[in-house]
Amino acid sequence: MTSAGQSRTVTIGAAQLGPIGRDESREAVVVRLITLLREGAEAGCDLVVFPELALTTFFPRWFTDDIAGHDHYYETSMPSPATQPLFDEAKKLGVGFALGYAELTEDGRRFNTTVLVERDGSEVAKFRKVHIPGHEDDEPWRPFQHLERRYFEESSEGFGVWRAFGGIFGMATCNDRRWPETYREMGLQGVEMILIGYNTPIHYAPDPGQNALQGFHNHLCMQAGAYQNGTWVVGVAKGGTEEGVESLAQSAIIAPSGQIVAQAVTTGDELITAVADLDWCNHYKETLFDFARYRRPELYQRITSQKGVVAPPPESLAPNGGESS
Ligand code: CDV
Repeated sequence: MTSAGQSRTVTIGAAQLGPIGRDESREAVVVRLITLLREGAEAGCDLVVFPELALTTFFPRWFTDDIAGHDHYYETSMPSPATQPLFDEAKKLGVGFALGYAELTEDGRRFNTTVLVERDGSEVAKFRKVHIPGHEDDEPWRPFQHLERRYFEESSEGFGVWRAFGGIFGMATCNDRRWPETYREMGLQGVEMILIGYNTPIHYAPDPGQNALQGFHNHLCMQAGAYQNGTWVVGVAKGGTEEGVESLAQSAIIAPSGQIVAQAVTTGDELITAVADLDWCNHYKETLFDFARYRRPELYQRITSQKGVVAPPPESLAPNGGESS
């Protein structure tokens, strides 16, 4: 409850997508998005969240010598003629949305971007993915590639939060969800709901031993991020088998307790919803995770001053041969 006594609930929809084929037009995809948006409106949603790169197939799986060879997968404006019908329908229905897409800026920069739009059609913010996984160069040994580091720049804008939908909202994209710093950066700004789209292939070529754990790791990091920061987290997949590559589905809406309150059961287009009480965040923000009372930032200096691991010297080089005194 607010001091004025109104409850602060947001009816949230996670609009999971199934595969998008290489030859599927944006117009056809936008029809799918509008179908899910209308379903969300019927369910009373204030906000519907679509996945990462929700307008095209996941093109970083293919190498092109000339990066511009993939330019047709990027948006040079948002909205564009192809996406305007989604913006129009959302405004008509009074439903906000978050949409992931590949952004090519006027000055030629490439970002993996999500736009957040309010119920009246106004843009709240754009978020550009911070942690860009995968590789830069052709690696033909892989069954399929993950060339995000070739096709996207790392954003240096960080993790902002914005007042919208009656609360404090933040965004992250796919690989960002695996890093605790993502959630804590927003937690320190009082975030109450984090929106995360993802494309996660089941096969992880650098260490296939992780394949069977993809579903576990997906929920593990988002549930931990929610609980440790007292925030709602909405994780939305593009799942299913796209151009021969199987990707994780299991979209989920996670409460500030860390519990999953809704989860997708298919690997295709599917809307899941939950009524999210933003005031529930305070149970955690004002008790176990009362940051102002309990955090010890003076002891966390390595987190921002150091990038890689600096281990203690090997025992043979230690002054006393590694013996404890
Ligand atoms: N789109 C992604 O960021 N995918 C990564 C994969 C490559 C590990 C992820 O973290 O799910």
